[in-house]
Amino acid sequence: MTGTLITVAPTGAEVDKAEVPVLPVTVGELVDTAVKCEAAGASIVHVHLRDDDAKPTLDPVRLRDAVAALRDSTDLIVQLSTGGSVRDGEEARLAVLDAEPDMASCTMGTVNFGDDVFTNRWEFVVRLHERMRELAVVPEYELFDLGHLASLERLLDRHGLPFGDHVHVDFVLGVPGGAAGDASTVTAFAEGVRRYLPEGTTFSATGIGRTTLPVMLASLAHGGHLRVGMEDTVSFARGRPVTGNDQLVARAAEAAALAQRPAISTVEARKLLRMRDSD
Ligand code: KMH
Ligand code: ZN
Repeated sequence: MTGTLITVAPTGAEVDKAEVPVLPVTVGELVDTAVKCEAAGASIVHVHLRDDDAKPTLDPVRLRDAVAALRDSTDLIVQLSTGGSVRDGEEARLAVLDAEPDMASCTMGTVNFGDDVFTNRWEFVVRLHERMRELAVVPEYELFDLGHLASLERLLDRHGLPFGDHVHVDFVLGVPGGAAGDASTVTAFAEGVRRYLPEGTTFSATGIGRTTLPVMLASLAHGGHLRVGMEDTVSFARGRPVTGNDQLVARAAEAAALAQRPAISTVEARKLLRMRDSD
């Protein structure tokens, strides 16, 4: 068993900057939090951008600038979100890949998302998967529900392995409308990975809101990796708002060390995920 890969998702598309002033929304704030998160043990940064009004954007120039700025100041693996916000269209989401990130997310199916619907049609998922392979971008397949495991098995069976031939997935649990964020659900997903996905598939898990801790601990217990960040939770504990993303990364690194699987470096993470520059 390897050490623990920690992904930080610092911003997301849903949290309102007016309600959570420490949410990083400018490229400067993003880089600042990324530097601190790398020092605290993160090796991947999962990026959503905001516009000048702190609203979600997939602006191509801003995306390229953010990728360059993160590479200038950190060694983190830059993973762009192709999920965007529930209001983003397929073409804009696909065009995110033109910013040439190291990795990108690829959600494996449609899911209710609070009062909204996060739409991921089969044909669109196939286009994302194939375009990532063309561009040598490593996917992180996002699974919001157990059925997404079966969709991924079907995708790999019909359309082949991703760039690098390694499969890495992330369980996003506790979204209202998706799979629950508790230990037994993590167990079901981990067993599904072993049963339906290629040998050697790695997984991380994140729990939304108050499900963050049970999901983190259950993932470690199953030999899984971790994702944390203000995209997923803005509360550190009851009555204690998160002070910054690095606070969540530091707690994840502590839990990983306690599990005897300390946080791995960005160099080790690139090897684990078979990234193009892992040598
Ligand atoms: N903002 C959600 C609708 C991803 O980044 O790929 C989608 C999401 C998943 O966050
Ligand atoms: Zn995201």
